[in-house]
Amino acid sequence: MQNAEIADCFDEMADLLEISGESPFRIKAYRNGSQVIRDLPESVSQLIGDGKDLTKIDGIGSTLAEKSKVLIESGHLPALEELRKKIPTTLRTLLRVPGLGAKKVAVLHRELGVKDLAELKVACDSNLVKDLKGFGAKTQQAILDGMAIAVAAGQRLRRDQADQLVDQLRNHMLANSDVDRIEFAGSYRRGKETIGDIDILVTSQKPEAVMRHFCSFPATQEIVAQGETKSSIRVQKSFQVDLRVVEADSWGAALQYFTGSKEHNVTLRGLAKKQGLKVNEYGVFRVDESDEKSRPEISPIASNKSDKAKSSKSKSPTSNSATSANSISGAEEQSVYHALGIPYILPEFRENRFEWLEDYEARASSIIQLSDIRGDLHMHTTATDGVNSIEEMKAAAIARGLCYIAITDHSKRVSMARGLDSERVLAQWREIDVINDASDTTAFLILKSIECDILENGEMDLPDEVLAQADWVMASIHYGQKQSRDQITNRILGAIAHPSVSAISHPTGRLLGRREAYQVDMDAVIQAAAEHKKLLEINASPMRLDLSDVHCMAAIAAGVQLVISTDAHSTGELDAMQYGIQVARRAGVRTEQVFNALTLEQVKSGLKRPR
Ligand code: DGT
Ligand code: CA
Ligand code: CA
Ligand code: ZN
Repeated sequence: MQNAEIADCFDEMADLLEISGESPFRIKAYRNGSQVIRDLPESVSQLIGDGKDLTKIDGIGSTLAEKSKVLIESGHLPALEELRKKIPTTLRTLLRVPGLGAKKVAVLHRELGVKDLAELKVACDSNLVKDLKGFGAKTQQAILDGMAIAVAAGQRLRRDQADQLVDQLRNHMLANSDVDRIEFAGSYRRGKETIGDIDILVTSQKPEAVMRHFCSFPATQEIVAQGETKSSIRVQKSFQVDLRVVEADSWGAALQYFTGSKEHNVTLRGLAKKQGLKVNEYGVFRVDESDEKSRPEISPIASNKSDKAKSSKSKSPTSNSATSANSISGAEEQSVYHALGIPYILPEFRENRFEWLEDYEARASSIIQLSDIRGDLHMHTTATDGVNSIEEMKAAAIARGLCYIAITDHSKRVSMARGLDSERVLAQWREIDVINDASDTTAFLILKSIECDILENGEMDLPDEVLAQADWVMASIHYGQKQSRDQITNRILGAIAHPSVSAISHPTGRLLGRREAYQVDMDAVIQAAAEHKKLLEINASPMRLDLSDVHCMAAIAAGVQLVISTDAHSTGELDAMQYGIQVARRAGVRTEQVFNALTLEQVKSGLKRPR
């Protein structure tokens, strides 16, 4: 059993316990435990097999250690099964509706018998919800408004979740010797922020054996379809995975086709047509006029039709086969583009945005990549809600090849995380001085910093004279997120104008699948950042990815410099940098537009108080 599966069980426990009104303490233990296990580098199953004591792991108490053992040894968790008997587990999906907490969900279930999102919508539409105690017309409307995000949340995977699943699928498929080439296409390959389903392409001499093997993937909940060239399964939470087996001669064309995006492909087909060519999932073909008229267009999407297309290739040399006489390309993706006189287009760029422009090659060659990153300017420590010390964060950063970090713990307004007041932040900075002084700061430097809250009234959470002593100040909104668009925009504009603020962190406040962005005039924010030469962050946490790729494009177009940071709350989370890089690449961000791609020397002289 994988760590992620154990963590899923504990998450479900936590949700169901919460809905049944259990003590917050127990619920928190499950939520924390789930997080810890999800992030654990070692396999819990392995640890238990080796007779290790799980309670030695921070965040795992004796109850969770015991439950993990039961889960791994029996594959079941009796406590969870008891709960599922009492409460329909589909009720959990209601918790995804923004503003709907466990108490309200319990009321909806008890009073109206609501069991899932669809039933909740019916209840709202029939005006039954507003009359429940503690609800009202406003709440009913808010529920309706939040329904879309709750539905979407159940359907799309975050990148970190998709990565885990892709790793498992890749290992599973590669364990079968009949699999020759394998690639993960679709939105996953394009680096999208969330993934609707996973599209796998494979070449093989034995498609049937490969299909059988695919459908035996251990996490399969349902086999949706098992065909000769295409199969689909559903795994955890009904998430769909498609597998297509393609001919080696068509590999490149299929990879191009199924990587998408749809809009990119439509434009590509148009460009081909202008040259008397045709491009589809089998290859690039010269169009034979007479042939084209008599032959109905084969829908490349319907999988079983494409089977027919393939079997017809022996009869007609002009069919959709890369081996047909009219085929001019298909085996490699590069050659598909080149056959159309187009440079190879990076998967992240295939959104029909700017990949067709004259300057494409210049953009592609100067695009930011993970290895360009030299520092990380947003992270937390045990002083607030992080789990590692300054020294541990430093060592982990060095291990990742970084030359500088900023310790940006929360300010005091974030009382839940024991945010720092002036006294504590000044003490932390003295501690940082001591660490820096004891080491070679031409090789590695810790910046004295803070993630300072922008308060509801627009003021900064720490006095100006304290902020003025920082090397680097991130400003962010955590409270008053429901304020009006004007209020929130003005708060951020005020922070941008503040002389000590360096950057605005997670500028829109969205939490993927959980919370919409707050109302904010991003054009005004971008404009102000450009004027005051302040930075905007791409928060690389896979929960946030904020700025989004689209906002990023607007920011760089306005000349705003970006900082890509992990917001790590543990050493392991420093690896989230890759997700921020993906967002930046999709926006076409060049290396020189990213502040933390600068060398340590350059950063030192770029700080408010050059060192
Ligand atoms: P997702 O799964 O919602 O995150 O997004 P995609 O882009 O992975 O979409 P998906 O899985 O429906 O299809 C994968 C690729 O296959 C898509 O990017 C382009 C191609 N494709 C799928 N359906 C169509 C279609 O109806 N027309 C065209 N032209 N291409 C399609
Ligand atoms: Ca997909
Ligand atoms: Ca798909
Ligand atoms: Zn933070």
